[in-house]
Parts: sequence; C-alpha cells; structure tokens
Amino acid sequence: MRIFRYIDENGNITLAAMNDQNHMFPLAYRDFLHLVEEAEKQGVTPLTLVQQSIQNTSPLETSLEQLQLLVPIEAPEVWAAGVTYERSRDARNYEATGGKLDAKTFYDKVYDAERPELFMKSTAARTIGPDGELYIRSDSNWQIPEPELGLVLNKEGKILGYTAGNDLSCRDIEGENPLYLPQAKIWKNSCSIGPVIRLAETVQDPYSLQITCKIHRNGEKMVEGTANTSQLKRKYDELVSYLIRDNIIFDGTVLLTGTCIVPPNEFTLQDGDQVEIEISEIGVLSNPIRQRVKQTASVS
Ligand code: DO4
Ligand code: MG
Repeated sequence: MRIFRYIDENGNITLAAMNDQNHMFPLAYRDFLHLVEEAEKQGVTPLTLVQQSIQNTSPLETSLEQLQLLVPIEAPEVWAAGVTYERSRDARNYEATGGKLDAKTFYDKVYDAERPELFMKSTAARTIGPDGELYIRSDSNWQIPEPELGLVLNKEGKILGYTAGNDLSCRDIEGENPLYLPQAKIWKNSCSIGPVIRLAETVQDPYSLQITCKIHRNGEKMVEGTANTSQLKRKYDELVSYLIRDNIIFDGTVLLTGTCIVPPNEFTLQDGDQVEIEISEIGVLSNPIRQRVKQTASVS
C-alpha cells in the first residue's frame, strides 16, 4: 500500500492510498502522520486502517501521472547517510584525489568504520516533491543526482515507510575539501522526495529493492544506471540508531540511505535535464533541473 498527496479538482490537498492493483482512494486523514497517529489510537496498523477506510469507497477514475502530486510528507528534516555503497566510496575517492582511479582516502575509512557518515541534507522549505524543479548551484561545474532509498521515521526512529529521494550533490565542491560538505549538499531546492510513501509493513524485503536512475536531455537519454539495495553495506536500523543517538528527531523525518548509482565522471547536470529515479515497490520520482541566475559574492 502506497500513500501520497495530491491537489484535487477543488484545489484541496488530499491524502490518498494506492493499492497493489494501482487503484487509488482518497483518505479522510490530514496527512501521513495523522494516518499513523489514528492507527495507533485505534490499536491497528496503518495498513489495516487504510484497508478499513477504503473498504466501501470507489477508486479515483484517473492515473497517478494525471494527478497534481505534492511532496508525500513535509519532512521537518531530511538527513542522509553517505558512502554506504562501494560505488559511492569509489566516486568520492575519485573526486577527492583530483581524478585518480583506485586511490585510497578517508572515504575508505568511513566505508569500513563502525560509525556511518550521517549529515543533515534538507529541511521542509528546501525539499520538493514529484515534478517540482530541482535547482543546480550557480557556483559548481560538476553536479549530479544521487538516487537513494529514503526511510520515513517517527520521533523514536521507527521506520514507518519508504520513499525515493534525490540527494542532489556538487562533486567539485565536495572533492575540493570535505569541510565544504554542507555547501555541496544543502541549498534551495536541492532535495526531492516521493512520489509516494510505501507503508513499511507492506515491503517484504527492503534489502532487495531495484533502483534505477535515468537522465534525459533534449529528449535523449544521457545516463541510465541500475543498482539494488542488496548492495548496501549497512543495515537500516544501524543507520537510524546513529541518527537518534543523543539527538532529537521529529515525526516524519526522512533518512536517505546513500547512493548506489553515480553517473559517468564526465557528466554534469544542465538546465532543462529531466531526472527520473525509480525504486521498485515505490514508483518513479521525476524532477526537471533548473539553473538559476548566477550569483556573485559582493562585498561592500
Ligand atoms: O561523503 C559524502 C556524501 C556521500 C553521499 O551522499 C552518498 O554516498 O550518498
Ligand atoms: Mg547521497
């Protein structure tokens, strides 16, 4: 069962569920967290509550693609794990050593270390949903999407659901100096999540999800990559346990679990590109790329 939000024909923000037959049903809950809260109050799981709610209702007569979708949850914070897949470790080594293949750096250390790399990626105001515009930075010449599985958490760190996320990143800024990581990761519209949240209880094996990323330019496919969450070095609970350690996190926090797909080293995103991230059992998160007007620092 997948949960999403859209704007209905009267302009109302509506929560809805999509079942395994792709039938979609509006729900009477304000948002995803309200649904989870009501399920808890009634002593049932979110899946049971949704099944009860849609029992005698008719499905929407449209498709997901035709709806005006919104971000499935206004996550107060989006955190991210890094260097959780070999592919990411190798790409980070490449950019940190000015393009050496097979170089060894501190990224090897973090890949093997007990403590994972975790960083703050985004906030609700910086995060966009399906079909929203992702902005590339004006001061970077090497920018790529990072397709990642996202965990939707409650404030105790329980995994409520799974979504797709794009940890848009600047390889040149990150490679120049690891202390620049926040600038390589966080800016306006640098993160997207969606299109849906798959209820955790309806995912049989979150370690066997197929992730595909495609980038189109002027109608032509420039990049296509595929990987699987079975290649993840760590466990989801392990990442969450470090996130919540001595920390405060909020209901609806999203934790991105790291990238397993990196475009070829010579590739950088451009204005007008279209990025599609597909995760099996979740769906396709699609976003256009926009280059905003170049900003130069001025000192008066
Ligand atoms: O160390 C930098 C971040 C790496 C990252 O975002 C990833 O592996 O997905
Ligand atoms: Mg990442």
